[in-house]
Amino acid sequence: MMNKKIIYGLLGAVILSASLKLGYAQQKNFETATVSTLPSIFPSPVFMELQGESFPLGQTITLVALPEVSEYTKTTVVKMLNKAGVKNVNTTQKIPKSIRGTVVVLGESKSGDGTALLSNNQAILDAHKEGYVISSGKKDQGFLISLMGHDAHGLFHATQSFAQLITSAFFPSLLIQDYPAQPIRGSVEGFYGKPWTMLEREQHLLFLSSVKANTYVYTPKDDPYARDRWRQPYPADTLSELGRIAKIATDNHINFVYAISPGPTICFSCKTDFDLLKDKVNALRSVGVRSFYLALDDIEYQKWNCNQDSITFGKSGPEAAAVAQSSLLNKLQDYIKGVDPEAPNLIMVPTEYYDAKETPYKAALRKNLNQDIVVQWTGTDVVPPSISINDAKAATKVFGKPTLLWDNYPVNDYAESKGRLLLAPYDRREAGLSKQLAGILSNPMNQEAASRVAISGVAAFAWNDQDYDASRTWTFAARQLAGNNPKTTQALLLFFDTQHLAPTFGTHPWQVQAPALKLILDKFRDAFSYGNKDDRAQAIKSLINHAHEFRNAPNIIRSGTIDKGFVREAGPWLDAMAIWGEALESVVTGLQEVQMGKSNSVSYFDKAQELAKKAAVIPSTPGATRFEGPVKIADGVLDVFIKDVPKLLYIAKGSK
Ligand code: 14T
Repeated sequence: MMNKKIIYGLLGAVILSASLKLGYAQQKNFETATVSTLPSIFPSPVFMELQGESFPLGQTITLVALPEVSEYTKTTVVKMLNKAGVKNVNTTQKIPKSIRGTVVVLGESKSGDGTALLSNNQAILDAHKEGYVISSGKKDQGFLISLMGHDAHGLFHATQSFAQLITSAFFPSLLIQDYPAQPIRGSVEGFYGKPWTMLEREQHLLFLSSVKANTYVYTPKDDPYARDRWRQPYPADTLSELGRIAKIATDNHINFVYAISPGPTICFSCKTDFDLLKDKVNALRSVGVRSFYLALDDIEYQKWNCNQDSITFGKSGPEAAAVAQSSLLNKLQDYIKGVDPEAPNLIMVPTEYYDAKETPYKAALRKNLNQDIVVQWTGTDVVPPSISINDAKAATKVFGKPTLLWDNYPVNDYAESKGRLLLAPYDRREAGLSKQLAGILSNPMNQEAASRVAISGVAAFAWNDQDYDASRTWTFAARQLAGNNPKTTQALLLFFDTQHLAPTFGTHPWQVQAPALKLILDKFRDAFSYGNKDDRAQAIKSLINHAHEFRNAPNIIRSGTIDKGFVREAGPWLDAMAIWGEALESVVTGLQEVQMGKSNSVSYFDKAQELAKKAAVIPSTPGATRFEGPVKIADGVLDVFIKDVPKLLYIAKGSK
């Protein structure tokens, strides 16, 4: 067994002989040549170890794509290399007899024969589904980097790690053995309100593959052809667009799952309705969709939609509903497997999805549902404050098999999330959950790009829950949105902090608001209240600096190399943040004036209150979310501080 520890180490200085051609390195970053650090790979790999000196990638690379490797994967790697600055990529199917220069080999151990490639170190081929090995180092007269997937998915995941390894001109000699903890990882576009556009879906799928997720479920509540008017066929152009999206998903090793929600109107025992369901399935199959889902959430289950059901299933009620639903689901599963034996199993979300309490409905579902059908569940509530191993164990018991978690984070379609983006990192899910779950899908916000902050965490947790780190996820997500620009990354993190609050359906949020800003303001109050004159002057100075940074963050975000979708989605919040920043600046400047014995502090305080008033009424983008309202920025922290300043002043006057 491989030790699960990740060894982050510093290697000694790499001595580069004068004769080594360093043209490429000199153009990029020379410092990386003197000290070799293990690059950070996200999600955290199961095992990663440096095994020798780094070596220059060089201007020219031989790319060996063994016969089993898909054209798309090969092209992906060529593009990655070009982006990293490699000028010439010579592709071939055969490994050269002797390695010269840098040779990158792509293969799949399940279908090909890649054993020889790993012989340069202790690597063992990975036998897990979607697993992979990357090994690199000196070989013959050159350098060999091998990316060996267990299967085609594993190889594709390896290429995503590879992209993160070639951001420097020097490639480390290393060994990575990696595989996912959970078999299903990704997102479920399952919110109310404005569905994502096809372009947003396209971008989302590429994002998902970059964090090694493998599943995307299409189930926006507001697509009429999927729910309210499910019996009607899609217009031809929408259908072909869905097919295009499904193809992008497949190319990028994401399972595109189409969900239909007939619950509001279906007659479970009517042949005509089942035929219409088959029509919908077949229409989607005709454009390349192979994976299906039946959603039965948020529907009336106390009453039947037709008389036929009371004849077939008896008196209506939760238990009879579970029997009727199971019979429909089982028929659909059989139909899908009949037309496509290799198709993934049907997935479903039951009507009682929001807890793991034993009920007549759940007992009937457990008893009647085909064991192969995957069941979703949201935790101890629709939006739970946390999810523990014991919660998941209870779900396994009550649903009769490990469940696929439908995690209602960062979705913002409910009243409590009005005026908010949910940008805290994914958290409060217990390490070890992977042993109890079939996987995790995140229900995102109406804002696609902003949702990536949370979903990066969902994917990383589902890949490796033992090594999951919320704050590392935050930095990764900021850096990815910022296109690796450090200044933009910092500005984004300041912004994320103002949207850290994650509400529940009740009054208690499960993630607190603006913890970083709160710490700064608390420390300031402390220094101001208990410090001497110098301490106060110092505290004021550093808070003015911070206010300045805060006020400027939106400008930096807007002018940087940032994801354009994110800037558009965050528009009103960025506007508000700049004004709140100005208000903070003004209020602290007022304090400074008092401190220096000047008399015009009042005008600064007044200006601050005016700015705060203006910032508090900036509306969210019309039509963007189901519940609309003024955007909130670090609410309960920043607004309170700005209001509180007169009290601070009183303390300041009364002290020495
Ligand atoms: F299917 C489920 F797992 C689920 O979560 N369904 C909906 C979902 O579409 C929605 O995005 C999410 C968050 O609002 O919650 C579910 O919808 C509800 C559930 C309620 F209990 C909407 C309002 C409710 F009161």
